Order: sequence, then structure tokens, then C-alpha cells
Amino acid sequence: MKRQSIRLSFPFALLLCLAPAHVPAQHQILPDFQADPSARVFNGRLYIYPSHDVAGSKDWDMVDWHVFSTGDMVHWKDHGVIFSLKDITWAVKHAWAPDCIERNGKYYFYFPADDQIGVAVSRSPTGPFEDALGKPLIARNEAGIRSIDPAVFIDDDGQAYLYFGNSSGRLAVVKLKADMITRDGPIQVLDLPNYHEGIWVHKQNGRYYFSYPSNRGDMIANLMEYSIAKGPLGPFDYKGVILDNRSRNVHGSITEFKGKSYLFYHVAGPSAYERRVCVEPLYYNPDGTIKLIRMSPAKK
Ligand code: FUB
Repeated sequence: MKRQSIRLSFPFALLLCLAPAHVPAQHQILPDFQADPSARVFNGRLYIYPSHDVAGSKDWDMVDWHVFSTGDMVHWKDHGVIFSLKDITWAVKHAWAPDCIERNGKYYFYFPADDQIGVAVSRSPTGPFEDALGKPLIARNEAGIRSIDPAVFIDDDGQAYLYFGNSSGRLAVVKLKADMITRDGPIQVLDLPNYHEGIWVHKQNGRYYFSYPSNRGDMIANLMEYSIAKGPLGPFDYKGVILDNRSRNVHGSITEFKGKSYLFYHVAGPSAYERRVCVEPLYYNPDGTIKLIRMSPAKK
């Protein structure tokens, strides 16, 4: 797969250097068509693990995953295909929203394939990754919840949690052992207000933030909402909308890089199956709530 370097135009680069409040609300950072961005920082570099939409498709029939990275939020490198349905034996369709995390020098890539969740491992954040189990880590419809959209979180005490699911108001979570590929206990189902899919968990100043496309709104999963908890398993204090979105579908992640917080997310492009990854600066209020991000209309 050809590798690409992406350079933002001078006005966009300049705007990113100016007061963050003046960054244009909708700001595409990756080439067409990527979606479901999970942003991670490894060794001082920011990596985005997105889904890879198929141009011209009439379905979310994706088959592989790329990773992109940046050192400055301006120049982005496409590292090419890091994992593909061809690398597993147990699913042949729907290579959807992934996530990746580092532990003890290894990188663990959690990926949904045909409504099951697998884990692949590599010595590098850019792969190549290998299927760690040769079978799903989470089977189809376990705990009565659709097994998609994995998001992984390691708490300060070292306990790892794998969150996942598409369900109305219910989020699935299972603890992982330190090897990151073995489940540690049963799947738990948590009641999370307005949750629909695309969970993202991050911790800031001792608070656990759960952000997600909600089951509200006048389009499909178009509102990005959040709840705050005192622990990784809730209970949840619903806080409201993060992104005033006007796109048909949204899904994203919140990550701090070089002292600034960002919301990475996608909007629908020419169709709901051809999406674009964007970024906005994100700010907290003194009480820990997130300031509403207003987004301009989607690019045609
Ligand atoms: O990318 C395929 C699916 O679309 C994801 O799993 C959902 O979160 C939605 O973004």
C-alpha cells in the first residue's frame, strides 16, 4: 500500500498556531475516506486508528485499517494498511471502528469484524499486527449487546478495561489481564444515559469521561454526548452534548497532545459510507464539564 504524506495548506496551519478558539469548526485532517478515529499518543507522537471507508460503497463494507500519525497536528503521515480481514480466519466482512493501546512495549489493536471483536499485536504502533488469538476475544452478541466499537482504557492502578457495544443506553465492559489479550472476569453491562455506540473513555483530573454518539438527535447517531463517573465502571453522571453536530453520523475520541485537548471525530462526506475525519480543540470548564463545540455545516 502506497504511503502518503499530507500537508495542510498554509492558512490552516497558521490557524492551528493561533488562538485555538479561532480554529474553523469543521476541520478535516485525514484524506478521504476515513472514520471512527481513535487517537493515541505513543512516544510523543499522535496516532489515529480509523476505520477505512470504501469510496463509492453503499454499505459500511470496509476490509482493512490504516494508521496515520503526526508530530505537530499539521503534517500527517499515512502508514498504509496495518491490518486487514485477510489477516484473520474468523470473519470476512465489516472491518469497523478499532482502537489501539501500548503496554510493556507491545501495541494491542482491538478491532471489530462482522460483529465480533478481535485483538492483534505488534512491536510497533504502525504494525504489522498479527491476530493474537486466532479467534474473537468477544463473540457475536455476547451479553445481548452488539459486539462492535471496542475502546480500551488502562487505569492508573494498571487494570485494563475493554469497553464495547452498540445498544440503546447499555455499555458492555470486560476487564483484561495484564497480557491485554485475556479476559479477566465476566462481561458487565452498564447503564449509560443516551448511549448508542462508539464509546471512548479517558481520565482527566481524576474524573472518568465517557463520550459517545447518543441515541438522540434528528439524524442517525449525530449527537456526541458524555457522562462523567468517579470510577471506570460508573455510576454515570450525564452531562450533555459535546459537539453540536450537523452530520448524519459521528464517532470520535478525546485525546490530549502537547498540552492541548482535542476532539477527533468524523462527519459524513458525499455519503454516510464515505466519511471524513476532523478535529476540534476541546476545553474544560473549572467544574470539569466540557465546553460545547459548535461545528460548521459539513463540506459538500
Ligand atoms: O464504521 C462503522 C460503524 O459506523 C461504526 O462501528 C459505528 O460506530 C459507526 O460510526
